[in-house]
Amino acid sequence: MGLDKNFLWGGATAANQVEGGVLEGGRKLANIDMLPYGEDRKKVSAGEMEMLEWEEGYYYPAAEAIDMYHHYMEDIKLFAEMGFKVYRMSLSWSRIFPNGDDAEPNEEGLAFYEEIFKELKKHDIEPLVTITHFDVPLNLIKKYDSWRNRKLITFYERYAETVLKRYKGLVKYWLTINEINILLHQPFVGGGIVFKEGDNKEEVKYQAAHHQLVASALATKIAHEVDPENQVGCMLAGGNHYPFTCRPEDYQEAINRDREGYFFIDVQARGKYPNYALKKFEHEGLTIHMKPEDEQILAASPVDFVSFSYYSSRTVSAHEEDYEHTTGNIFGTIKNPHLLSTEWGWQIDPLGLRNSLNQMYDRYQKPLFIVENGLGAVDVPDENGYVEDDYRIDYLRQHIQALKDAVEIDGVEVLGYTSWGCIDLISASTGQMSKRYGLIYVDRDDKGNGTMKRTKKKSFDWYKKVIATNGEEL
Ligand code: BGP
Repeated sequence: MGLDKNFLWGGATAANQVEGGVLEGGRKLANIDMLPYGEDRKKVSAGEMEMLEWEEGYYYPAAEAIDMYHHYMEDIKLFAEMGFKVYRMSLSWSRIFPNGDDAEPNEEGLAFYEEIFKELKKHDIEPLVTITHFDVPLNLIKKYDSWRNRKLITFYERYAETVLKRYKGLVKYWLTINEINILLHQPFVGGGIVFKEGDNKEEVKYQAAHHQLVASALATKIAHEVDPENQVGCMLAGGNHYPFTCRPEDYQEAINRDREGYFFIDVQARGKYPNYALKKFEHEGLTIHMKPEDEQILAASPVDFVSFSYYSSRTVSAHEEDYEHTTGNIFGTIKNPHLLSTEWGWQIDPLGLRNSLNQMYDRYQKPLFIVENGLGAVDVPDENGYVEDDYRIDYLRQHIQALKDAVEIDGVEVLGYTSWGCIDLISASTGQMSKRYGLIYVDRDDKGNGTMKRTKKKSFDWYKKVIATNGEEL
């Protein structure tokens, strides 16, 4: 009984939400640096408002984020103190290929991450590296229309091959594309897509998705060629859908909505398009251009494991308009009367995590990895900067218990768990600092004021004990 002794405990971040230094070390701007704080962020994220330059009168939180670009030694030390076995992080694409279409990578960018991996190694922390976490170099958007264009496959492939070769022996766990299904919900965030007049939006999104899926399979292939030890995963914005009632059409809606996300993982884990997706294209008259060799590329390189983020479940109905809605991780949901919500309206559902693990394990029969889970909350530090975040501990405790139940009672195979935003960072959906996930507090506010000082929260010591006891003491 108990979790495997090699279970990978740790935390997760993404380059654009922690690094800052967006114009340092030869890096150039990316889509994600263009997301402003405030009201317009949603429209820009959705690809409904073009913002390809920093504009007067806006604040762009990613520009400095929590300045991990200059604080990473200190931050890794804190992760090591917590006993992390794994640290999930992402590379900034435009730090390595500043324009995306450069013939040669930027050595300064490559060296930056090499330093980080070496530092992690010193502390026996295994890196879990997301090749792209919501980023596309801006030049690729301006010049090629981003992932709409098949050329992006080549640029991504070159980037992936460069990092896979360069970090051979330093990195073993890779994720090709973060929350790949977000492309359907926030096309600018997920794929640098800005809509134009006359676009068939569904067609644009699924064409971009096809390019990403082929690119992901090619990266998986290269990873295995470069080093057979490499383990490559896909990554889903998870959380299953409940039917609001037991009306059959509500259940059918739940199945359909689950499939919007499963579509990507079905291709990445099983190596081919599911029939329901091909039928959707047919019925909706979507023309998705595929090359004859694509089928073979997808079939040849399925992923080794399936990873996902989990914050909450969702509730749907065939009669959506009859019910009250709330927010969820990027996409909305009907309010589930049986669940409590966070301050941002995300519904808290630990059993939903166990159910998701079971569903995905049944479907894919591959090891799973929970690479994001956590509570975004307002923290109020005392005069010493200390936060007693019992609410966060409760959330994590319940979710880790659900994970243990899935493993110990249901027999699901889980490789590891990385708590999201193990250090406070910029929120992807809102751009806020005040939506904090961290076990480490960072003195920085929504407008960019603060000293950037790091302070351990109460949850820091709690999580340290969880890791030390391999999840026995929650
Ligand atoms: C996921 C993203 C993360 C992260 C997290 C929390 O969608 O992969 O980048 O931000 O959700 O969401 P938020 O920051 O919007 O609270």
